Amino acid sequence: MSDFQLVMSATLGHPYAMAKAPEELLTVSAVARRLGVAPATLRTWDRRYGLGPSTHEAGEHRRYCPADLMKLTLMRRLISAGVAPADAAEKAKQAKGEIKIEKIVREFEVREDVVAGINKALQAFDIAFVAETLRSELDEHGVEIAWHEIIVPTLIEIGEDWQETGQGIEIEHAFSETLKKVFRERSIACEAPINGHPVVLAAVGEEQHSLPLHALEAALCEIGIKTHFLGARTPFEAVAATVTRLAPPAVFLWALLPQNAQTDFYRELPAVRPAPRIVLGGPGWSPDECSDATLVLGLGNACEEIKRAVGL
Ligand code: B12
Repeated sequence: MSDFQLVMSATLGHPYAMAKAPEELLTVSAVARRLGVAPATLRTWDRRYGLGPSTHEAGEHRRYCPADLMKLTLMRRLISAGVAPADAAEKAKQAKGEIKIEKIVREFEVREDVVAGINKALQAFDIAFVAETLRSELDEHGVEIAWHEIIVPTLIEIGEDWQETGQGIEIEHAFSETLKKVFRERSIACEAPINGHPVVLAAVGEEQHSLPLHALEAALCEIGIKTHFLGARTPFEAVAATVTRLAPPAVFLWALLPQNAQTDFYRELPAVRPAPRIVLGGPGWSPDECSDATLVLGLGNACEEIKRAVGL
């Protein structure tokens, strides 16, 4: 099914009736794929900052128009550039003007053909094809672009299929394991890093979602920053002991699910000198509760904060 729903917003009684130009309206998941953020993040932006679809027909699913998409694109860019989400939302809401969807798509392109190819290969259990596609995309475009344009849209699609049908968990596992393998191949290649003490990366509590952590490790490796990877389901004691042993310049803590995002994970860490920069990532963390730490909203933003912590 196409992402676009072409709506003739006009009286269509007579075949020759004057009709307004068709307006392109997008579903939440189509917008999420285009912007490279999770659908849950879009709903949060709507709830928390009032950045939602401006039109809502009774009895119909909410759909975003080009002006909404323009505001959301601006929001994502400002956040990636390091602007606090609340400030970014204010700026985005004030933005005026019409931007064609095609223009936005060109600037931040979700590679639908590659995503569809990966999905087909996954359905056929052709893991070698998936791995090779990922390798060549990472070689050609680097981690951040491949993550936004191909990997996140694929993960969102896999997650939605599972949510709708309750099926396909084997696909989710196969893709996750392939991704981990391919990212790990790149992280191992981090020779001559610029930082003496590695940056610590952990998914906290019972958090099994660790792919963003793997992406971060590979992206940091690309810019010569070495990491110490603690991985999924890291208990507090393990983070604390690692911080004491390594005195890292930064500690990145990932939580996708709110129940795993306990503030003790960073507030109760042992004191080391110099104090590491605490960087939190993932929709689990609440910006209100975690105002004493640096909360990032994306891969690029996380890399920027960590670069600053290692003095780059
Ligand atoms: C792969 C996957 C799994 C794998 C994880 C494998 C692994 N090693 O990571 C497995 C099979 C283990 C799994 C398990 C579960 N999963 Co799961 N899973 C997913 C899936 C498909 C992708 C997850 C992911 O990596 N997302 C990364 C991106 C795509 O999303 P995101 O985290 O929101 O990231 C954006 C922002 O957070 C932001 N960001 C902010 N800061 C930072 C920092 C960095 C560095 C980066 C990179 C990004 C970033 O940028 C991202 C976009 O770039 C999602 C679908 C989805 N839409 O995410 C479901 C999903 C996250 N899972 C879900 C659920 C419910 C579960 C289970 C509870 C299922 C179950 N009943 O057992 C368990 C939870 C286990 C646990 N305790 O953690 C739900 C969560 C719903 C919710 N919010 O409550 C989802 C959304 C599926 C769905 N549509 O319902 N899962």
